[in-house]
Amino acid sequence: SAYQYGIHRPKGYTVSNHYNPEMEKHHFGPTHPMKPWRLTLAKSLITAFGMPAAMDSYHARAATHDELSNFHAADYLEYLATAAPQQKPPDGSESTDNKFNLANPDCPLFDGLYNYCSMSAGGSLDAARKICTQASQIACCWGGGLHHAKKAEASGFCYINDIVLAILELLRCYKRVLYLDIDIHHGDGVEEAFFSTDRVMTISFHKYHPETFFPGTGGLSDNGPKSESNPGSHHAINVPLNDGITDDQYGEMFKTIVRKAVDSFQPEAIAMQCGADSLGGDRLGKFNLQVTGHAGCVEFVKKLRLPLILFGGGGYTPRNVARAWAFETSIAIDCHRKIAENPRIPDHAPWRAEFRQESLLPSLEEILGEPKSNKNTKKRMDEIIMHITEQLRFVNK
Ligand code: TV1
Ligand code: CA
Ligand code: ZN
Repeated sequence: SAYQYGIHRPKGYTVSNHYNPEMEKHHFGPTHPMKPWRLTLAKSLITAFGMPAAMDSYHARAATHDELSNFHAADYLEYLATAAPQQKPPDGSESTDNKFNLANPDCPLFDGLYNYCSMSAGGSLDAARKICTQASQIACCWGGGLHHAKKAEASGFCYINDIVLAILELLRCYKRVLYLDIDIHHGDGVEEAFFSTDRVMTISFHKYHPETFFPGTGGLSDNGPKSESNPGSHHAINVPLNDGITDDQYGEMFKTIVRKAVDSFQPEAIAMQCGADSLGGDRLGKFNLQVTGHAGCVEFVKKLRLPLILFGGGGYTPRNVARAWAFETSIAIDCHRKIAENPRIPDHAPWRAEFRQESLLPSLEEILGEPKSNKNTKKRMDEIIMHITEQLRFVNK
């Protein structure tokens, strides 16, 4: 089908994909929204459209304990590696074991947890190394993007922060790294990890509704510890949004802010978390983005022509997650125009029936029926841009 779609290696640059198929076999639990199996669906679309012919595919190895300890605390890693899957206590009471925030409903101790985490991080570290050696110009690791994990704490379905580990790797060869996060949740773990350095700027776009929406941080004026002595002051940027934002509004915000940030920060590499829970019809998300709007952000970043890592992240309606990451892979290898001309999912695609609509790019109406009402006013969007423009005046490289 690479032949059928006329898909070939992009001219003048190399794209790599880093993935370990063992990842998708893990289960957080029957009702848990995080389904590693969405990675199977994404791979099935990437393969059915013939994209592997246009990139280097690497079997991601598991990250070593040593590599994980570049960010995470030794006692936390030790516990993660040895903690047994939770059994309900025989008396029927709820478990009281929540060391390091593990074993709560969001972050269950499931079978093979440590393998799952180390494979996710292994893929992201492999991606970062290919970007460092310039063997790849764009590296995709859809099994990564677990942006909430802290140094010694699991949080929001995330245990190991593969993004922080990958950025630390990029910092060995690039002076400044820009982190972009289009998951519907605030990228708090990555933001916090780099609060005190001016070599990483983080920008997260997210739904912000502190009382009801996780994690509750990431307000417009939450820009990290401000002090004369903190070089990282002003390098944490937050774009708090409301339910129902559309492709046009989101795309406009994204482009305006990223353009300004690149102008003042002058990054040498970019790490982008492409959480797909910002799509319309997501089980947890409340935005109205379509695959083309979400992917438009990736296309804009690609055009900056800087070394780039694309991570996965959230995304809780598996068929749409797979669509987004497959289409974003096609942007990386520059065959998205061909695919947009003929977006029909090939009949031979495994799991074909899972996708319901036969297009890779169904309209929002097809996905949703009725979109959610848009609670983002023009006035508020302008205020946000104004605040961030002011903030960026302090950043001059
Ligand atoms: C088990 C079973 C766990 C069903 C969790 C939704 C579940 C959620 C479940 C859920 C759920 C959250 C909170 C709860 C604050 C906590 C990968 C008091 C139907 C990157 C993480 C969201 C998002 C965590 C991760 C959030 C990512 N939402 N059903 N849990 N509390 N946790 O709200 O950014 O996408 O929902
Ligand atoms: Ca985000
Ligand atoms: Zn999310």
